[in-house]
Amino acid sequence: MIKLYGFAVSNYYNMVKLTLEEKGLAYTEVAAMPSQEQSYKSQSPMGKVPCIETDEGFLSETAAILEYLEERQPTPAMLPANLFARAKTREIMRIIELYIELAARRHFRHIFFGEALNEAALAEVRPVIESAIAALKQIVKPGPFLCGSQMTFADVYACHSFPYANAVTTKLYGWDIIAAVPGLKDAMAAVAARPAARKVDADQQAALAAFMAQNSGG
Ligand SMILES: N[C@@H](CCC(=O)N[C@@H](CS)C(=O)NCC(=O)O)C(=O)O
Repeated sequence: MIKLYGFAVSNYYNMVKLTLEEKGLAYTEVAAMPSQEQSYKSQSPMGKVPCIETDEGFLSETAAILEYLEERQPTPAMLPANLFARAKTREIMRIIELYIELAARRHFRHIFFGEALNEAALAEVRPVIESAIAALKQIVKPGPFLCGSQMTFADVYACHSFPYANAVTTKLYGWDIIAAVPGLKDAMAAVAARPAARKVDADQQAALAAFMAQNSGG
C-alpha cells in the first residue's frame, strides 16, 4: 500500500492526497515535516513534503508523484486521452507551479507566519504573477474544469495553489487572482464539490485550525 508522508496544511501534500482519493488508491498517511536531516532526505532528497513510499521505494516532487499515480492507476484519468491536450494540461500545471505558487510562496512566511515583509520580493513577485495570469487567461478552456469536461492535474494544481497564493496577492497587492481568470472560480468549485476533494479539504481545514491554535499559543 502507498504511504503518503507530509502534513495536511501543505498544499503539495494535498495535491497528492486528492489524486489518491480521486483514483481510489489505497494509502496511509504518515505525519512528516520538511527536514534537512539525512534520515528524512533518504526518503525525500530535497527534504520537502510530500513524498510517497511504494513497494519499490520512495518518490518525491509532486508532479513526478502525480504522473506515477496516473500510470499506476490510469482510471479515472487525470490527464486527457489526446496527446496535445495532455501536453496542454502539463503546460497549465507548470505555469501554476512556477509562476503562481512559487512566486507567491516568497511571501508565505510574511503572510502566514508574521515574518518581516520581503521588500525585494514585493516588487518582483507581482509582474511574474501578472504574466502567469495573462497566460492562463489565454490557454485555459473552462467547461467546467480548466481543460474542459474532465477534471485533470491542472485542476489539482489550481485548487491547491490559488487559495494560498490569493491570500498573498489580496493582502499585498489588493488583487484577487482567482477572479482574474475567467472560469477559475467555477472550476475550483466543481472540484470542491467532489467527494474526494471534500475529504481532503475537511482534513486540511482541521489541520489549519490545529496549526493556528498551536501558533497562537491556544
Ligand atoms: N517542488 C516540491 C515543492 C514541495 C514543497 O515546497 N513543500 C513544502 C511544504 S508545502 C516544503 O516542504 N517546504 C519546506 C522547504 O521548502 O524546505 C514539490 O513539487 O513537491
